[in-house]
Amino acid sequence: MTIKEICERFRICGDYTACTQINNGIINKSYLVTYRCDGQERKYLVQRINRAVFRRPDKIMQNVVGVTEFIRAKMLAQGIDPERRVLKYAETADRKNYVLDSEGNYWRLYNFIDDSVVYDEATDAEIIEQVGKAFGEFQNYLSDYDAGSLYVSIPNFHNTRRRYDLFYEAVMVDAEDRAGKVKREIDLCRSHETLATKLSIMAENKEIPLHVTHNDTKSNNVIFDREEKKALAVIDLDTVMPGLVAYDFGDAARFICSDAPEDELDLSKVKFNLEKFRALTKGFVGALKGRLTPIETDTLALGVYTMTVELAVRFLTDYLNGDTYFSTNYPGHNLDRAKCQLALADSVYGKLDAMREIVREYAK
Ligand code: GN1
Ligand code: MG
Repeated sequence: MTIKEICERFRICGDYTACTQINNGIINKSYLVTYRCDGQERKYLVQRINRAVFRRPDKIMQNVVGVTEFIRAKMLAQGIDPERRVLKYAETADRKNYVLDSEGNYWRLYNFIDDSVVYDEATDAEIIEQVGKAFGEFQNYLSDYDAGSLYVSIPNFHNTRRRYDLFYEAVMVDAEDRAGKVKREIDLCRSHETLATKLSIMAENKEIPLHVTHNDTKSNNVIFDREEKKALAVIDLDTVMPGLVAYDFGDAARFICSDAPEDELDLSKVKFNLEKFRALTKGFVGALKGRLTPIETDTLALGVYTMTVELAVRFLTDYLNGDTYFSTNYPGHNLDRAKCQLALADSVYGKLDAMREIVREYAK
């Protein structure tokens, strides 16, 4: 099916005029489509859900529609116009929020939030604070959402202990005969294991409460207004599942508080930046004030280290498995990503005490 044919299955106003592929995320494929409706241009985002990653896209859609409609209702009740603040998924004639094409792919369509930008990186403290605030508020909106009703889209997604098990399996199987070349990185991952698996073990032992969390809190999953430095909406909700506050905070920090991109080759540039961290903490912890338990506050900094190591382990596992999970731009991309996250983990580790101090300051 063509993108146009897919769009035509959704109940949206007007005629299809154009389509361009856009790059957002390394899991799903996205297209920006333009429609003409009553003489006006309308934009939508059409997305093909990655079937290898998400086994039941129909259930994912139940999650994301459930969550977005819940947030929309709250916004309306608070007198906030939800138009540019939360995604609105279109329906087909038979009231489904997806189209299943002849090849078995699932597609969804939602309103594109116009005059907006996302930030893959930021040095501006105001923007970073807004990223933190957006993810903190997202958790606030969902604090009374029925977690039990959520389909677990990727079981053990942030179970770092389990990620290590899969990693060791990949090292053993060594499907692509690559383990010999990356002994150093394998050993580095191993050196982080005890501390990086601490949170997942505490979670398993129910020492830290679970909430409805986003679980993929890269800054480019927050839509900003193009003109004002204001976060509008949180997107990419496929991994909304019960999780730890520290996962969301940690993943956001490892991404936006690094001084280099996630796959930087020059490792001397890969440093965790405490000023950026202060801004993120101000936004995130500020939004969740009064809701965080003491143990949650205590584990936020560890969450940053954990998420950084976990992603290093995931990238290296995928490299060993033959790059079957993350999409890559060149051979060895996943290995470069892993090296970068390992360098970042070292930098984070050296700053944990200072980070705890900053978290405490804003949690007061
Ligand atoms: C993936 O799709 P995207 O780019 O938002 C991944 C995250 C990783 C991230 C690393 C479902 O997110 O967990 O942190 O890549 N999402 C999934 O860039 O695995
Ligand atoms: Mg994603």
